[in-house]
Amino acid sequence: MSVPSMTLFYNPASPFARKVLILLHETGQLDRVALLPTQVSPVSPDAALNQDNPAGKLPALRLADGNVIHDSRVILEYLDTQHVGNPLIPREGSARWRRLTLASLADALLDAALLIRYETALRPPEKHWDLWLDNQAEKIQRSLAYFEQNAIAELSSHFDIAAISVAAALGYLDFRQPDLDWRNSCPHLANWFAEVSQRPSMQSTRPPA
Ligand SMILES: N[C@@H](CCC(=O)N[C@@H](CS)C(=O)NCC(=O)O)C(=O)O
Repeated sequence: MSVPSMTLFYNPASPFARKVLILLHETGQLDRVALLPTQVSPVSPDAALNQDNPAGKLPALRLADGNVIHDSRVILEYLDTQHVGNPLIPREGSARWRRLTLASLADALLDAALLIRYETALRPPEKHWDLWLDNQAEKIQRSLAYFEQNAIAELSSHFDIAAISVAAALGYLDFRQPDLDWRNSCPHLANWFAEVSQRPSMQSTRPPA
């Protein structure tokens, strides 16, 4: 076991940080990173995190030389160059752009879910904006339908950047929107998620109950 040379600002409830943890597991790099639990929201920033990431968002990764990289996509790309196994982000060709696009759609789903979370958990109820919430929910539904109809075979083919991002997004929906019942309209996605959820990298990074 080596001494960690990098520090990850993270929170066990953060789906974006979870993507990084999953990739660390999958690529055998967990012991290279010290985890720094950090609690933030748009209305309760963390001073240390703000210094390292002016956007004040998790995750951020401090490297051995003191440089800090963010956001999760940049961190994943960096960490994927730091191991000797098969890359989890294709380095070139059409596969690269396709897998990154699937990952980006999963991140967009997550952005919408997080905005719903902030609106409903942080804003006073009398200030909730239903039209805005409804449109975030529709982004989630359209993204789920896209994965269900167009991406199951691709997601099943490799547990890579695309699959990690979709798995983290579905895990967050189950965590924060347990009544959504997305499995009913997306049975293939549900089967795929049940299968990948058995992976040690998924089991050991599950959001808190
Ligand atoms: N695009 C960013 C999104 C990160 C993000 O939204 N993180 C949330 C926690 S899950 C956060 O730090 N929110 C605090 C804030 O928005 O001020 C990424 O991929 O890392």
